[in-house]
Amino acid sequence: MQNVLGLILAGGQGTRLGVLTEKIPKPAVQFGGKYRIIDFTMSNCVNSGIYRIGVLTQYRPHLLNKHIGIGKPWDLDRKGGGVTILQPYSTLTESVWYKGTADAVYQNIEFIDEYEPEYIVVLSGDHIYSMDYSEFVYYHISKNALATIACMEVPLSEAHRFGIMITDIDNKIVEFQEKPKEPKSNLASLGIYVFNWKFIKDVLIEDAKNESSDHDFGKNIIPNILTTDRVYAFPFEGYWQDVGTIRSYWETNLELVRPIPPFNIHDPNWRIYTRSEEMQPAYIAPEGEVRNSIVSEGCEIYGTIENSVIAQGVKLGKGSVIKNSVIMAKVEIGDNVYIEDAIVAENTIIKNGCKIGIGEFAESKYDKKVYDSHITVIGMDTVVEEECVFGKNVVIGNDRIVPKGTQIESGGYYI
Ligand code: ADQ
Ligand code: ADP
Repeated sequence: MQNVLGLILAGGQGTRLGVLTEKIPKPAVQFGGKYRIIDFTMSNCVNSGIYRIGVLTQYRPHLLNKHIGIGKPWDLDRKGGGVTILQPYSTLTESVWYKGTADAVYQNIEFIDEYEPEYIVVLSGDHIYSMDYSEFVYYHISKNALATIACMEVPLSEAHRFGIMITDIDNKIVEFQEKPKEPKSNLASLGIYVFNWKFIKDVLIEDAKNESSDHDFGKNIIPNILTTDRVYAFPFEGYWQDVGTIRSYWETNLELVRPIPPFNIHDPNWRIYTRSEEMQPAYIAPEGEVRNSIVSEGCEIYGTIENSVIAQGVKLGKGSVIKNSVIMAKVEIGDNVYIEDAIVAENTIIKNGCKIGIGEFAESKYDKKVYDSHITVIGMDTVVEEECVFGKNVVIGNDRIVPKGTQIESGGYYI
C-alpha cells in the first residue's frame, strides 16, 4: 500500500441534511454518539494501511480542519506521509472553488505528484462503512484495470440516486449512467474509486480544458473512460450507507442500538478512531433510567432515555424523557422535557417543560424535499426557552432563540 495515496472528497455541502449542514459540511456532522461522519473513511484508510491522505475540503471547512488537525487520533502524525488538508486556492479578493469532484482532484495534481503514487484511491467523506481498501486495490491490480469502482446492488426504486452500471461476466463495466431517470440496472456506484495515477492525471488535464464538462467523476470522467475497456466494478458485500438525508441519518444512528446492529462499531479488528474531548464517565442518577441506548462520556442523566443515541456531555434533567432520538454533543435539556423522534444538533439548550416531536406527521411547510419524514430537527447552538411545544417534522434553525411558550404544529418551522 506504499504506492497508494488516499484522497477524501469532503467538500460537498450535503444540502439534503438541511439545517444540520448549514454551518458545517456533511463529513463534519456528528454520528453515533462520539464520531463525525468522516471518521469512518479516515479509519478505513489507516486500517487498510493507507497512511498518506489528502482531505479535499471547501464548504465551511473550519470545524473539519480542527477535527482532522495533523491526524493524531488516526496515528497519522507519526506514520510516514500523514494527512494534508487541501483547500481550494484562495486570495483576499477572490476564491476559486472546486467546480466538481474531478476538478477538486485536478487542482491538487502538484500535491499528488510529490508523492509519486502508482495508484490513488478517491473516497467520499460522507459515508458510513468499513472497507479494506487493500483488497480493493489488489482487485484493481489483478484486473489490470485503469480504474475500478466499488459497487453494490441497491433496490431498483432507489437506483436513480446513484451512478448505475452494467457489467460483463468479468465485472468489466460496459455502460455507466450517472443518476439516470430510468435505471437499466440496480448495480450502484458507491462513489469510491481506484485509479492508476498516470492514466487519470492525463484524463483530468483533458477534462479541465473542456468547458462543457461539469468536472465530476460520476457525470463526466467515468462515462468517458469506458472506451479504454479497462474500467472494472468491485462488488462490495459489507455494510455501506450514505447518510445523505434526514431520515437515513436518523435511521442509521438508531441502527446502532439494535440488539444486533447491522454495522458494528465495536469491531476490535477494525477500530473507528476519532478526535474527541476527554470527559468524565457518564453518570446516571438514581431517578435516571436508560434502555436500549448509547450514552456517551460526560453525560449526566436524571431522566429517562429509550432507544436513542446520546452524544458526549449531554445533560438531561429530572422527569424528562427522550425516545427514538439522536442528541448530539453538549446538548442541555432541562426538567420535565419530552422529546420523541428528533435530532438535536450540538450545543443546543432545551429548557424546562418543552414538548418536542408530538402529534401526527404533517408535510413540511418549509421544505418538503428535505424534511420529508416524521423527524423533528433542531439546529446547533440554539436555545429553546421554557414550555415550547413542537409537533412532528418541525425544523428549527441554527443559532436561534425560540421564545418561551412557542407552539409550532407538525410540519412547521422556526428558521
Ligand atoms: P453524489 O452522492 O451526488 O454522487 P457528489 O456530490 O459527487 O456525490 O459528492 C461526492 C463526494 O465529494 C462527497 O463526499 C462530497 O462531500 C464531495 N464533494 C462534492 N463536491 C465536491 C467538491 N467540489 N470538492 C470537494 N469535495 C466535493 C457520487 C457519484 C455517484 C455515486 C454516489 C454514491 O457521482 O455515481 O453513486 O456518489 O454516493
Ligand atoms: P447532496 O448530496 O445533499 O446533494 P452534496 O454534498 O452532494 O449534497 O453537495 C451538493 C452539491 O453542492 C455538490 O455538487 C457540491 O459541489 C455543491 N456544493 C457544496 N458546497 C457548496 C457551496 N458552498 N457552494 C456551492 N455549491 C456547493
